[in-house]
Amino acid sequence: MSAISMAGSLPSLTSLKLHSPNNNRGSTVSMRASASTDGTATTSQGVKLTQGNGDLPKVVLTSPHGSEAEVYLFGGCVTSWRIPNGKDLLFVRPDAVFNGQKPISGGIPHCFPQFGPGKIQQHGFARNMSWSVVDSESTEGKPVLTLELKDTPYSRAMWDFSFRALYKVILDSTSLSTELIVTNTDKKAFSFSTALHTYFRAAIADVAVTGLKGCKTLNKEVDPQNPEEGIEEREVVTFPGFVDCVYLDASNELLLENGLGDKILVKSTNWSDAVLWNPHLQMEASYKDFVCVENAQIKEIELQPEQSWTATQHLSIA
Ligand code: TA6
Repeated sequence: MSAISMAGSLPSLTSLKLHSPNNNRGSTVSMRASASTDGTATTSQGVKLTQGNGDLPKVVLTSPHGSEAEVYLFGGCVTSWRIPNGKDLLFVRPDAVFNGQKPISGGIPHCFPQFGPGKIQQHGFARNMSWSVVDSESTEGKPVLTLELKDTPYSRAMWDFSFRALYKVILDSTSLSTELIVTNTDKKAFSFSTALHTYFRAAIADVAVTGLKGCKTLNKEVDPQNPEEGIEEREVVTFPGFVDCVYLDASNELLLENGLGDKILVKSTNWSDAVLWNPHLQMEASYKDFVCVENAQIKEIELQPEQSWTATQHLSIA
């Protein structure tokens, strides 16, 4: 694979600093970039750092084939994935806030180091912290962004471990891929669970998810604290009402028909589990417009000092 770094051909390189929430949850945004007059900065071909909603730093990836993705550094959250016909396949809830305090409700939020319920805040703190840009490049014409999250006093107050998470986002013409690497940088072992809590744009009445038949299920519909165990017997899961279900040892290939005419293949490596969620009338204003299909690692991973865990997700148009 040849990595083409375009930075050298840019007119002027500078270290760009954008406002980042000063809340002990992350670091200042600083990256080598070519600044332009509109306040944006191009870091490598197809990767641009700019300001998003609430003035939060946002990186826009643009592929030469016409697809585009947006990634907020707050939460390391991919909020948009537009395919070449202009359709955004991800969904951000209308009640989402971009204030650098609350997690962004939509796109692909991280749940780390806990999916939950558990000892710390629901879905962990990674979606509540500012990630840093550590690399951006163009590899075979594909824009690639790598973000990093490390422990801070904010995270240590909840989970007293030193860690490093690297999150790579790769945009291609009809796919969006991510790679998450969690490394134990502490002197003691730690355990975590995690998920990519992906919100897909959808017409819920016509959504179908295939690939989960035979999985052991933990159904949270009645009591989220005490999920009911079962086995998924359906070939195709639909969403006629409230759905909140964990699928253990899920297939690494799921098919989502979003009800809007798109078939999205969700391929993964090393995410052992999956989660389906639609809140139905609990979110009357938006439930018809999205479905969460999540790659997850519900069974805890234990890492000894210096050990790493890597998992990938590949979303593509089928
Ligand atoms: O992933 C499913 C789930 O854990 C549900 O139990 C529900 O709590 C939902 O996530 C909440 O998602 P949010 O993005 O609002 O934190």
